[in-house]
Amino acid sequence: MKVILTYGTFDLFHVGHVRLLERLSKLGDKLIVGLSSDEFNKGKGKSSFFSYEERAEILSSCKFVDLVIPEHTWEQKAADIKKYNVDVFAMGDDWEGRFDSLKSLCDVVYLPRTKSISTSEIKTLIAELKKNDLDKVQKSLNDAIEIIKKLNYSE
Ligand code: C2G
Repeated sequence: MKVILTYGTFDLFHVGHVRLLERLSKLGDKLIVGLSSDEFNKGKGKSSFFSYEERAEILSSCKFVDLVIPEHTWEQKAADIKKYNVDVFAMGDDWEGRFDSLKSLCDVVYLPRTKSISTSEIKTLIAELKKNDLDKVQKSLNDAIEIIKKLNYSE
């Protein structure tokens, strides 16, 4: 039984996450995901849209994932590797080199990220859409006010 371990926030679950998990699942027989807790995310300077419980429910529904465990600290990786008899620790290559110290415990692999999609980009796009819509509403209100003013003046 070859065990693969990775960690992440996996907020606003998207194809970048799915494609990483799919590739990881093909490296072995069991894929374990350490899911960042809401508190740990604060330490990463992240605030996820979905709570830990919601992200865990979404992640657990992914056919490539066999087990979801909480990620509470940076330091827990070595203990998790031992506890779950992990053969391969793997992350997207935005983490290239950051976890090489774990090579004494298991194989360490960094896989290419999926380009042109990220949770932060999705959040930015949504914020822009909301702003565009608000601007349109504001313009319509201004136009309506102008019409009302003209009607009042013409009386
Ligand atoms: N990822 C990817 N392609 C993307 C976006 C993300 O391959 N377009 C990968 C990342 O490289 C990471 C995983 O998906 O390996 C999860 O990404 P995040 O949820 O952003 O996790 P991160 O904040 O990098 O947390 O202790 C490690 C940290 O918890 C990692």
